[in-house]
Amino acid sequence: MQFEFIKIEKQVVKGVSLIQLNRPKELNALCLELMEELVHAFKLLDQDEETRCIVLTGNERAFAAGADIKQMAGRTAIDMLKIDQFSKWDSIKKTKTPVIAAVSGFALGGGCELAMLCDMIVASESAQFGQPEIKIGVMPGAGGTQRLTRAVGKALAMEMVLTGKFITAREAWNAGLINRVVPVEIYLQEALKLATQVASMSPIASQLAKESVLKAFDSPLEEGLQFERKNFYMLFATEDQKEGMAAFVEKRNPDFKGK
Ligand code: DAK
Repeated sequence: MQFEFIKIEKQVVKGVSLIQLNRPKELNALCLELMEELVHAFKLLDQDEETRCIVLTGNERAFAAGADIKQMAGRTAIDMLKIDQFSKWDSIKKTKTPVIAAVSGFALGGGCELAMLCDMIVASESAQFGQPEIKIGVMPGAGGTQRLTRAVGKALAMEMVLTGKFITAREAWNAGLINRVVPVEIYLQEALKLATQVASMSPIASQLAKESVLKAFDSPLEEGLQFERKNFYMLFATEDQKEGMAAFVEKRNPDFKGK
C-alpha cells in the first residue's frame, strides 16, 4: 500500500519501526484518509516479526492538532454513524506490539487521544496537550474523557475538557500523563532509545504484559489478577522464558527469539 499522509520506516533502529504522521501544513490533522492509512500501518507492523516496538510521531510543531475540523464541519449525526470512525480507532487499539508516542508541539483533541492510545508517551519541552473540542461545540469522542481522566484524575481532566485549556509537557508529566519530557532536539531519539529497550525483551512477554496492564483499566481487581496469572503461566510455554532464565544463571545477555 502506498502511503500519502504518513511515512513508515521499518527497523529504524534494531527491532523498532517508526510511523510518522505527514500532513505538516494541516498540523497533522487526522483526516479520514490519514486514519485509514494509520490502521493499515499498525496492522502491517503488528504482523512484522522484526518489529518489536513501534514509535508513532509527528513533527516538531505538531504531533496532531486533532481530527480534521474542515472535513467534519458539515457532517450530520447520520454521516458520523455511517462513516464509523470508531472502527478505525478500535482497530489501532488492538495493536499487540508496544507503541510509544513521540510528541512535540500540539497534541490536541484526537491528537491527544491518539497519543493516549499509545502505551507510553515521550514528549518534547514544547509539547502541549489538550482536549479543546468544547470550543467548537462538541466534546472528546475517542477516549478523551476516559483515558485522560484515568491518567490525570478528575480535577485536571474536567478543567481541560470543560474549558479546552492546554497543558504543557511539564504539567502533563507532573500529572502522570506522560513518561518523559526532554529537549525538543532529542525527543525522537529519546523515544527510540526507550523503544530499543522495549524491543530487546521477549516480544511474547512484552505483548502479554501490555495486554495485562491494559486489562487493569477495564476490569475489577480480581478479574485482572486472574487474567495476569493466565498470561504469566503462558509465558512458561515459551523458549524465551527458558532462554531468559538460562541467560541470568549463565551471567550473559539473553537472545530472545520470540518463540
Ligand atoms: N483540522 C483541520 N485543520 C487544522 C486543524 C484541525 N484540527 N488544526 C489546524 N489546522 C490547520 C489550520 O486550519 C491551518 O490551515 P490553513 O488556514 O493554513 O489552511 C493550519 O492547520 C495551521 O493552523 P493555524 O494557522 O491555526 O496555526 P496556529 O499556530 O495559529 O494555531 C492551533 C495552532 C493548533 C492552536 C490551531 O490550529 C487550532 O486551534 N487547531 C484546532 C485544534 C482543535 O480544536 N482540535 C480538536 C479538533 S476536534 C472521533 C475521533 C476523534 C475525534 C472526533 C471523532 N470518532 C472516532 C468519531 C476528534 C475530534 C477533534 O480532534
